[in-house]
Amino acid sequence: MREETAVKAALKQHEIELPSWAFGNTGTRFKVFGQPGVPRTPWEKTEDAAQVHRFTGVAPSMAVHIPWDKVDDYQALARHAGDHGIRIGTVNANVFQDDDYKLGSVCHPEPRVRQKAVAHLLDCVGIMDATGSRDLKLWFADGTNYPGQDDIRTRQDRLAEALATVYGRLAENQRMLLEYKLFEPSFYSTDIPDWGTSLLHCQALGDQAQVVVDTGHHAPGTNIEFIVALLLRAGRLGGFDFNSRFYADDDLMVGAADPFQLFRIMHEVVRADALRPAGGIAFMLDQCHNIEPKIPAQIRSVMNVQEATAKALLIDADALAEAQRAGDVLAANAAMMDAYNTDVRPLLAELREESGLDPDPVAAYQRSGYPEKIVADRVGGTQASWGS
Ligand code: RM4
Ligand code: MN
Repeated sequence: MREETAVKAALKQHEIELPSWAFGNTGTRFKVFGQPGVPRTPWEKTEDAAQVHRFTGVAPSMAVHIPWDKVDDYQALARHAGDHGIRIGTVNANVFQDDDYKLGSVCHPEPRVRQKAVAHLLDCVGIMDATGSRDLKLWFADGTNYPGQDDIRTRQDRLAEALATVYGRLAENQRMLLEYKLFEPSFYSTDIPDWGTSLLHCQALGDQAQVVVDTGHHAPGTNIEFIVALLLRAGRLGGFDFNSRFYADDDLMVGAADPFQLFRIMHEVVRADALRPAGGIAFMLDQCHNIEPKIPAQIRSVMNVQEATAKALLIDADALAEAQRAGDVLAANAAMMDAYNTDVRPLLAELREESGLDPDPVAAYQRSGYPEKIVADRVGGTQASWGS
């Protein structure tokens, strides 16, 4: 297996971005269970995200979702993040929670609604200018519920036109990340249901448009690492939204449902030498913690990504390549499994200690006094929640 020092050096450079919405109250359409101490504002979400970075050392940015994280002064929010040792990352646009969007946003049959959606996307680029964010992440709930409800092809034309307008507004150092999702909330057709559709639009737009792979947005059994490998090969993988699914878009903690899949995905990333920030892949979490406490759940998730990554880094690439050349199926599989079956927790604990961190980030957080402090301090006001 690979040298431990090389593995540690690679892990030190790997950064994971946190979603602001993971710190607010979330639930299902059946019930949202509130938790004491949950942030009431984007400022407080930023403070919580900073805690995850404080104990893991590898989560220096927080993605925002607009309008959930709407503030009067985005430069001030970026400064607030900086004061707490992190930065504002990807700007996620929300064009799915307004009554006008019942039949879609950028694909809506009415020009007025399409213009409203595009105006919001352009505002989001303005926010990126203020926060210094590189990436605009677009996910559209657009689609139809019944055959014939709208014209599939015309909707693609509307989508392409809207994307081109927004793309034209990007600065040279900014990117558009285009997310796909198989179904939900639309149940018959989704306007960007898969990586192929996303890639076609990105290719038509230009190099600054990249595909984002949300691990929860595929049919059961989909070989996600294959998609990752193809997009990396094409230079079009902009980032990940990591989470776990057992059934649909469950948004559970990454690495909880299928740590082996996460390992296989990270193997493709390592194989493409795309782990470093310079590799241009945004490693984001996109999760909702419905029943578990939020900050430790984010810490756990970051650790899960690190564990899968460490295992992927441990693969003996030379032995694997040799086995593949020789057509030695069992040796090739063994190279993967030896790495996967390695307990990397001691290595990660060592790495943290070398970086001046506690070897056990969850326990360190629990001991820090912060959990009690937020419960005591955050009394009154309205807790942040998915949808508000
Ligand atoms: C979507 C998608 C997006 C996220 C929203 C909240 O399913 O995954 O990335 O912005 O949910
Ligand atoms: Mn997502």
